Amino acid sequence: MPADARALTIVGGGLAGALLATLLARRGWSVDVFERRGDPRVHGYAGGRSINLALAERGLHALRQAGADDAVMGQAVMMRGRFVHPLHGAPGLQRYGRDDSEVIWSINRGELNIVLLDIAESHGARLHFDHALQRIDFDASLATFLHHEVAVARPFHALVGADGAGSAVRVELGKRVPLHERTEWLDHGYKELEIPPAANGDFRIEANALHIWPRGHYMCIALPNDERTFTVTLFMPHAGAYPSFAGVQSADDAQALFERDFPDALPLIPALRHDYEANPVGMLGTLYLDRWHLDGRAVLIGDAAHAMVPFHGQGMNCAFEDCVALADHLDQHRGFAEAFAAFEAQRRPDAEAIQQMALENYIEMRDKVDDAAFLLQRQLELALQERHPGRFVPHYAMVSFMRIRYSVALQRSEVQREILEDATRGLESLEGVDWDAVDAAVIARLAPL
Ligand code: FAD
Ligand code: 8RB
Repeated sequence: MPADARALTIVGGGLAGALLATLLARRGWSVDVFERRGDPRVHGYAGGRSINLALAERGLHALRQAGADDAVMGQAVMMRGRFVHPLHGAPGLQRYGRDDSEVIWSINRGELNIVLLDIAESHGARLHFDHALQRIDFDASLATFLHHEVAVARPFHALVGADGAGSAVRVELGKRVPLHERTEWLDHGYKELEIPPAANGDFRIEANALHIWPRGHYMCIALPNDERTFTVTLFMPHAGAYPSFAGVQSADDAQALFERDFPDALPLIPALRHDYEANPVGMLGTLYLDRWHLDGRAVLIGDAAHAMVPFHGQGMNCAFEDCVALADHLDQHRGFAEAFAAFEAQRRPDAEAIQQMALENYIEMRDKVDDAAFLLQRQLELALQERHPGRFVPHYAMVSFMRIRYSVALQRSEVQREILEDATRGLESLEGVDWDAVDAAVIARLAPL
């Protein structure tokens, strides 16, 4: 992009907006960020509750590009694997990777956002808080924001909609060009609960893990926070057969559900009755659009373009990957129209792939992680990784520890799943595996990465 064109207006100073602002400001762009909420560094982060996110290699790589990794990783808690709590039987850790270089990290959303806003500002990005986008006049190149109940119009050259799943930029774009927007709502929702520190101030359960209580059609998970609490999320159907949010409404209902299905978690959540009644049931869905941009005028990134269900812990990671891709395209192309089109062409297949993998991982987490056939396939996955390095890479590793395109990870995972299922059918251990046949299938069906 020629130097005099390097000016951009970003709507939304959340995770993607703040990161993109940093990436561009560092490369000499003139960047304005308009954020609906107040400055979290002054007012505290909206919501107040401690909400954490899983950061994996894709997100971490983007933070490195922005020079934000050190500040963020200072407070991160390592998660080495899934700590599975079956209803009957012994709980235990299933590692995500081969060693501590293959882990994911739990980070606090509020602190992360503050770090990113600080860095963006230090590189010269102008942050405008308490500015909620209302309207975009593409003909006049004016964006109107509500600022302390007063409408203010700001001129722009090109806009980035980084304003999250309920994007106002998307609404305005949709008035100019058909986006074919559709959201597929999951018939399951979620509710957040908290495990406080133990009396001696320590974590109450294994700190360096992502805890899962799989229960077939529903589950709880818990991620550690650096203040030694855990945020617990209960995922279950909105309605239908017990248990569902419709059937479990009161504090007494919640207590009874946990006594029956999560007896080992119950004593960890002293405010269960209060949390359950105070916290809302969240909705989960996948947002699909047929296009993300309007010529050289505006483009959507992150949740505004492709919100997904949470079960692969990749929403932020994918949004961060978008930022790096968009910043690169903006640098490489001569105009905004070319850059936005190239960005969309590159990223839409990948967003759709991780959206699908996120839906699939719900079944794995809630139903498979304590299943013998699944665990045997997982063992074989690790063995094949050893036998065919760089060729057979476990599904979880391709998504969380590598940066290969999500669409490639999806294709290869589908082939690998067939190989694993074929090779373990009817077996109870790896002893009966026909290694010659499996090796031949791997070599025939998977090109080296
Ligand atoms: P957001 O971070 O939502 O930012 C949007 C910003 O735009 C906000 O600051 C908002 O105030 C602002 N805004 C909205 N409307 C306007 C307007 N009209 N004008 C101006 N500003 C506006 N992802 C992971 O990778 N790993 C996880 O473990 C994980 N856990 C999650 C846990 C929870 C409880 C939730 C809800 C999500 C989780 N995600 C996780 C998903 C992740 O949070 C999102 O994918 C990510 O935040 C998307 O970034 P974004 O910048 O697109 O949107
Ligand atoms: N949004 C996560 C994983 C994969 C874990 C595994 C799963 C909560 C809302 Cl459900 C979930 C994962 O396969 O073993 N990594 O990171 C984060 C997850 O949920 C987050 C905390 C979440 N996201 C609305 C609630």
